[in-house]
Amino acid sequence: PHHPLHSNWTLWYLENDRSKSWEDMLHEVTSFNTVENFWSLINHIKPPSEIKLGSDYCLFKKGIRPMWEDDANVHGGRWVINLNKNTQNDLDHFWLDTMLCLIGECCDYSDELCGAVVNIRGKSNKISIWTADGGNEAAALEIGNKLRESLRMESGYVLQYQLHKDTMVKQGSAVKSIYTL
Ligand code: M7G
Repeated sequence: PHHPLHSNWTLWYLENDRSKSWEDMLHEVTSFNTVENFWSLINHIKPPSEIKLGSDYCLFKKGIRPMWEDDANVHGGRWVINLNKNTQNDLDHFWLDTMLCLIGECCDYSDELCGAVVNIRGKSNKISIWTADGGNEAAALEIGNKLRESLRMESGYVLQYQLHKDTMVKQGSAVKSIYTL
């Protein structure tokens, strides 16, 4: 018998391709709603450390597109972890633990969870968890704390919460963080 998850989840893959627009690079891979189907998917796709530079994996609740413009994300933001070259070894297990934290939905504010993203970039990879309402400080902080705990993040790592409306107008280090853990 399969063990049902609280929600249905969809995995997306963004394949870097300079000839395409951002939206056209985004591909819906598959959806699942049981623990067993999650593991069979994870066991047959490449881990983030083996995908092409410039690519992303996104895992979102089914029905939420992994973009700022989706109704579920438009008022939201993300907790971001930057992984520089020295912490490259943590990438795959951090991503796995992030997905488990997400699909486990083991916090009071699980309804606020939208999804998670891993960005494979030259200088600094990024893992983030997207939440629905950036103004809901209690929800954001609980989710951020859960993420730190699930990833057993050492004190050297910083978690920063940024609103999508700020990210969409500024990129990189210029984006202000409204919460830090
Ligand atoms: P990124 O891939 O999130 O981070 O954004 P990066 O700067 O580390 O590569 C790169 C670019 O992709 C942005 O400047 C946008 O042009 C586009 N992009 C990324 N996201 C998440 C979105 C989105 O949600 N909506 C739209 N329209 N464009 C996006």
